[in-house]
Amino acid sequence: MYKIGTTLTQFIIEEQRLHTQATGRFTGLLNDITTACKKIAALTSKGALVDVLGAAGSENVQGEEQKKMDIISNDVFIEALENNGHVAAMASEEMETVYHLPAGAPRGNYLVTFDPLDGSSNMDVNVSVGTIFSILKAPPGINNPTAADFMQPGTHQIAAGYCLYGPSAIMVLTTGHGVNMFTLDRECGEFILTRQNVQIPPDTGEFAINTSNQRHWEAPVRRYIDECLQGREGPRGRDFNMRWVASMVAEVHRILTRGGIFLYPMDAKTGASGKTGKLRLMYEANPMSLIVEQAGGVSTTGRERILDIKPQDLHQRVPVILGSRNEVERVDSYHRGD
Ligand code: AHM
Ligand code: MG
Repeated sequence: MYKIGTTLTQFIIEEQRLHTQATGRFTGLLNDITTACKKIAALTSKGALVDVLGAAGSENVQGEEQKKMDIISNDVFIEALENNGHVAAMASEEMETVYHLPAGAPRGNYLVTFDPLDGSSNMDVNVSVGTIFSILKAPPGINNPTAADFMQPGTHQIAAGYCLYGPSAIMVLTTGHGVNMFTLDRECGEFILTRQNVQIPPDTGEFAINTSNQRHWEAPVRRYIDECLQGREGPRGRDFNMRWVASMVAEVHRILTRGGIFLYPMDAKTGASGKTGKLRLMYEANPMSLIVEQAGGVSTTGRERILDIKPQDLHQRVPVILGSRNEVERVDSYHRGD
């Protein structure tokens, strides 16, 4: 247990001491990511004052409109990581292909995938957004990793986290030994430990799903939501509450704070070539699944554990159902036809 008030920098150094073979590179990488998140936090909080709202006038590889802050956050993240000798390559939701380090930049042995500003459609309406990241080991002996080197299941993640830019900026981190939260003290410029060993309550009466997609859902998800909506008169015998922020970071943060279930299920609308989910495996689903599982929750597609999926493509999309154990297991059981 750490003292509440420990800085993220101290925390990372202490964690490094637990690993006798540690070279300090992982510590350095986490510090670089922290720096990027502080910069993005500063920009999001200034908003229109520094002209970062609105559309960039471009689309990303998935054909989604890019916001100015999508591109700025992506640049900030790359700039904070590319020259410090901790990473071998990076991949981002906002870039079509693997980002290779500039010639002459020292090579590290980590691969980082990230969504620089998740939920960015919320930027213009001043609602929470966040950065999500995942860290993998680069295969040994590879100098310039390709997309194939990133195709590792989520169980291989060394660490994952997100930074939520809401009323406070909060960094949530797991290195595979529980989940800890650090709140940014803007006066001293440090993330400070404010919650440790976070646990998601196994039961919940709160669900999050975009019901405008209802007609596209598969039967098990329709059944689950329909039963929740029937409240105490229905088969569940209790009333449920609903939330939808349209910012996965904010939804996961709420679930880590008070429990809940989040669904962006397989639907007929999101797959250009057949049904799939909306959210991306490498930048959103895997890091959030590691965090949720490390906090005692469950994360699934309805058919399999997300962390077990062997990725086929950098920008692969998957259905995501995660959160409080007993509710997510119920949705899983409906998919099995129980
Ligand atoms: P983004 O990475 O382009 O911001 O998309 C991901 C976001 C999630 O944060 C959120 O859960 C979802 O998209 C909301 O989708 P919708 O607008 O369909 O409700
Ligand atoms: Mg996203």
